[in-house]
Amino acid sequence: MTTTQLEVQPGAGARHGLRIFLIWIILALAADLIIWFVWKPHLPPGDMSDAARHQQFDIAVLAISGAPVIIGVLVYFIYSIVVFRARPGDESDGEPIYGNTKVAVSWIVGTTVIVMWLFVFGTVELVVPAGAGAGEGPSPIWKLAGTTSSTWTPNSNTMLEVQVIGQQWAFTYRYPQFGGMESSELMLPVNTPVTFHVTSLDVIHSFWAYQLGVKADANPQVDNVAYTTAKQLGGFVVRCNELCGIWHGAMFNNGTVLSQSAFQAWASDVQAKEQANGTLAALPPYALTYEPTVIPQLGEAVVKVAGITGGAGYYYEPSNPITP
Ligand SMILES: [Cu+2]
Repeated sequence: MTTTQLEVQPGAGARHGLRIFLIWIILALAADLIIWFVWKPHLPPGDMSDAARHQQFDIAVLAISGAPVIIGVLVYFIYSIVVFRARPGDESDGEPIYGNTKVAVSWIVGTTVIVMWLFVFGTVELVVPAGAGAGEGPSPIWKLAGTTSSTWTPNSNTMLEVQVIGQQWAFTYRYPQFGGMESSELMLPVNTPVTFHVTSLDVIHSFWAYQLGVKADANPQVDNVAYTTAKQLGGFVVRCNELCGIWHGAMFNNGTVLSQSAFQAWASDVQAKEQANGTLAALPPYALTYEPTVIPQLGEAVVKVAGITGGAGYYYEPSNPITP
């Protein structure tokens, strides 16, 4: 009796199916446990903010959904090679294939469940607060919880507003709740809801604070809103993520998450300095976007007193530089 004759015995197909299923479920379960408990803490972009944590969760859930599929394909593939392969000397044709309702139904049900699950999960995760980046933008469909106020103090659950200004080739940050002071460093208080207002003075840039899980395009004339709440103290990197000219690759700086009191001390200090040295007076009034043609030509004054500079050294090439 050859192996192929064995296959047509009643019940043999079911036994193979059960065996494949058992091997699959054990491996799939093991893989999912490893993904969740071992891999997830190391998945990008880390867990420095609520947004980053949410993205890490999404990636882990997608990995957990995908692993059983790939393991199913591999198990079936390897099982077939080992069990159903032609034995040496067996020149006979394979068994004729007939429709199998059980296989067809499980295939249709299985693939439908997987696709519908991914559709529902993906859609929900896009729209929920701190979801995977969508739902924000010029007119966000959700708002980060927090009180809005024209001033910011520690331990108040007041939303901190930070304007991110992209220009060739630097990011600067304005803090409207601290007199509209502008800094080339991005400092944030921990456990504080933060609203970024991302805009550009020239071409399209993209504000990408990787560890915070924030990425938002910086378009001229657009106030692009993004939210985050930093959960850990420490440094993070800001990169430009939109090819914006010859020094695009050098357009990055570092940010720091501080304690709330340290942040307040830093921001008040910068505000006082910029008040004293004339920077605040020289800066255009805080606005959600800046019209290049009406920005006062700031020239060297701001550069010299505050070190606020893009690649060209100015907001715009000064036609009539201010001499300090
Ligand atoms: Cu850029």
